[in-house]
Amino acid sequence: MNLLLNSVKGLPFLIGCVIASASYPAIPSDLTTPVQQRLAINGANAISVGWNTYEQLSNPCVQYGTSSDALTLEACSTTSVTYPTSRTWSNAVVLTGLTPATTYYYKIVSTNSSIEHFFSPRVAGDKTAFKMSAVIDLGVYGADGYTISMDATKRDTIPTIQPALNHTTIGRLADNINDYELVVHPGDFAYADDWYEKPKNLFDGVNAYEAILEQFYDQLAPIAGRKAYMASPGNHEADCEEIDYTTFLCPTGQKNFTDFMNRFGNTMPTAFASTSSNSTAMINANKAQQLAKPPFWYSFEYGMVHVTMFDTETDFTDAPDGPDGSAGLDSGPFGAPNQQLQFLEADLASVDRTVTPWLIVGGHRPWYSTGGSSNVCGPCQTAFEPLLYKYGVDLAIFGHVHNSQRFMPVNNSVADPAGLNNPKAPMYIVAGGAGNIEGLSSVGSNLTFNAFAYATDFSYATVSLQDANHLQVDFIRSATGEVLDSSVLYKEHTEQFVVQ
Ligand SMILES: *[C@@H]1O[C@H](CO)[C@@H](O)[C@H](O)[C@H]1NC(C)=O
Ligand SMILES: *[C@@H]1O[C@H](CO)[C@@H](O)[C@H](O)[C@H]1NC(C)=O
Ligand SMILES: *[C@@H]1O[C@H](CO)[C@@H](O)[C@H](O)[C@H]1NC(C)=O
Ligand SMILES: *[C@@H]1O[C@H](CO)[C@@H](O)[C@H](O)[C@H]1NC(C)=O
Ligand SMILES: *[C@@H]1O[C@H](CO)[C@@H](O)[C@H](O)[C@H]1NC(C)=O
Ligand SMILES: CC(=O)N[C@H]1CO[C@H](CO)[C@@H](O)[C@@H]1O
Repeated sequence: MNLLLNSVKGLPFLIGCVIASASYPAIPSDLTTPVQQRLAINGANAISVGWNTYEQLSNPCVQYGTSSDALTLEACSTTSVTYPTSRTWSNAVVLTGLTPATTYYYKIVSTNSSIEHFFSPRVAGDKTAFKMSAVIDLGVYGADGYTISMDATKRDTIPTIQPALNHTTIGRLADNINDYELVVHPGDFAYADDWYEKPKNLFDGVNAYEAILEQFYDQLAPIAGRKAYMASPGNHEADCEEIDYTTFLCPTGQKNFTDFMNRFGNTMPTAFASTSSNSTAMINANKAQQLAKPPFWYSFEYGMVHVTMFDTETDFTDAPDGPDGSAGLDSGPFGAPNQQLQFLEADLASVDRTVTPWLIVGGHRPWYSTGGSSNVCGPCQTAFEPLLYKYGVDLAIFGHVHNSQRFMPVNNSVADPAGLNNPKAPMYIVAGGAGNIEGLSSVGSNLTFNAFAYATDFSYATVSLQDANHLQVDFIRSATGEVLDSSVLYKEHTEQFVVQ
């Protein structure tokens, strides 16, 4: 589909409409005002605080403490980075040595900021039950975002309604903020690269791209400034998707994951040092730490789970967004040849199930999806599936296809005969229905091992780590909070190190 071409055909009509152009948020008069706040788990007992400002900060600082009236600790950095077409600087400070599982209050140091709070990470091995949310393919709401014609909830006020918290998925994440402890978002943020879909942006792509990013990350801040929000790349972070990236219409700042790297490169973790007593595990975890390339591939541990985020866009054979990739997005590579796969193998091999019984991975493009072969990534399957099976990954979370899907545990398109009762193969979900300007994708043709598929309204998934043997996945309808599908995966987890 070439939407630009359609727009160009309507050019005479559009000439009068294009004067408005990019919808930037207002710049606060106090340029130290923090915007676009985002937290991440940055290491064992460490939280990174990321935020943007409309001026460069020489010394970004965060004050924090366990009482809102005694922010006695302070952490600072010199990380305040930008790129040529951006109006803002991405600042990052890491708060280390936190007492686990404790409410902390924090204030980004500014002449115009307020005190916020977060819950510090659980240590690896803490067997307390908790929930995480999986949200993928989440776009901006409002004048540059999804509209009534794409909104299955049939809102009739879009786009005049103010965007704050009125994306149904962001709204639901806000309403349920006390129900989950972190969010994983493997790819496709904002959909700023879809700026050309709005005629007003047609001749101002450079600004429209930046304006949508500013709006989106402002809209996300009530969630990402409260909960660790773990990001990895999708195709919409890569480059100019529907406009040929070689033309002048593709803004420089939009190429090669530039904004994504700027924003998340200093806030995502590498990999944790192992807390296993097994020396092989320690060596593998150390190797994974050296080979990690945040925000593209990295891992973290939280209570009962080891989570590995990987990059389905670049850095493996026939990667779709790579320099010669099928998507034509000419991005990456971001590591040495094979660095990502070497990381993944060392990282998965390091997981001691007596410490973190659960092993979950997150990536953007799935290799199991309803709707036919155009929805799946064959080269991703070839590169990653054997490692996921070998090291006994329990759950694999994907997006890219704009709906919700759950599959029975499967390897090489063969359903595991054990089903949800202690399978050897990973269970797969697609949680790409969070909502964006492109709308939802119909379910289409099924696979035989497909257990649930939903594309009627925006939705996302929650993953509940109940105990060492039970993991519950729920799909939530964003507009209502209704549970659309619920399943429990049972795993014995008797092996300390799974190799199969
Ligand atoms: C202070 O920050 C708020 C948002 O947090 C913003 O609305 C306001 O304009 C800022 N004030 C100044 C003087 O920049
Ligand atoms: C450590 O784990 C490896 C598997 O990663 C295993 O082969 C080895 O026997 C273990 N060593 C000890 C001392 O348990
Ligand atoms: C993208 O950026 C990476 C790292 O910054 C660089 O190594 C790579 O060559 C760039 N790729 C392209 C196509 O510009
Ligand atoms: C798992 O799938 C891979 C292909 O991704 C295949 O090579 C391998 O043989 C399968 N393993 C088993 C045990 O079926
Ligand atoms: C596809 O599978 C899902 C889940 O089993 C089921 O609800 C749906 O009716 C199926 N659709 C078709 C077209 O077979
Ligand atoms: C700013 C704004 O319009 N917020 C609204 C978002 O939607 C919720 C629930 O639909 C309303 O309660 C808010 O007022």
